Amino acid sequence: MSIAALLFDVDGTLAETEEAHREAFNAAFHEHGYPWVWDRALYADLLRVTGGKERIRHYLSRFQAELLKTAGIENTIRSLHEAKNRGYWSAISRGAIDLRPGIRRLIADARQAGLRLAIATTTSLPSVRELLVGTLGPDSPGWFDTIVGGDMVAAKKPAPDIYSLALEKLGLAPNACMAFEDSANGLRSALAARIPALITVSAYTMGQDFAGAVAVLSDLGEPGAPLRVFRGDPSGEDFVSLNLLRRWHEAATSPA
Ligand code: XBP
Ligand code: MG
Repeated sequence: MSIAALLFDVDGTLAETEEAHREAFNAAFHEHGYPWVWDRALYADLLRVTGGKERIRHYLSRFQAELLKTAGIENTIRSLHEAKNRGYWSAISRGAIDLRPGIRRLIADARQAGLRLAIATTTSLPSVRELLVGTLGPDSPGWFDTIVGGDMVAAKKPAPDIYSLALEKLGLAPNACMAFEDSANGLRSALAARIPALITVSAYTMGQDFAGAVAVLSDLGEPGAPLRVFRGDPSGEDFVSLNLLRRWHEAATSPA
């Protein structure tokens, strides 16, 4: 089956966002008078839990178990998450976050070729919107036929729900799509929804288990700034073009 749509994860895939999220979590804790600091090593571990509110709750369950039992804690978690989001959005508006190599080019080429685009992310929708507007421009949210965020489903990644909902909204079969992911949780989610997935590893996901991916790359590459290949055969190409994607998709979806 030929490829009809590209489905993009956000954090780590469109852009290296997690450092901005981490710093904003720490600022939110400080603002609320909590002395907690999530350093990089701890955050790498906490990232196994997807979703910002879920991550805070998980941290409390491990390190502040008594606090988690107190009345009103869900409101506190919500308010910490809102403060984190405000800090994250202000990092975007300061221009602190840029798209990863090849993203702008591939999205432009896909639009030109009439492929459909979607977002399938664990992140909350307002943060997706801020990132798209801040990096791809004010019209860019409209380029995506559907934007599915973590708060729209019962179970976040690695459950298939986010990708399954994106497929339902696109009205497409999984083998008409290609997912772009950076994490093992995201890959498991796409594969559980039976969508072939390509991995571009990110700062926090290097070394994770990417079994089942179409290819595992440093990034999508650019002319003059070649990608590095960890797994897969880019047929000598320096960057992921639509032609290369079509070849990989064909190989992933044709019966063995
Ligand atoms: C990334 C996440 C998110 C972000 C924070 O998932 O797990 O939780 O760290 O975003 P993905 P929110 O790569 O699948 O987008 O605070 O909005 O959840
Ligand atoms: Mg990701």
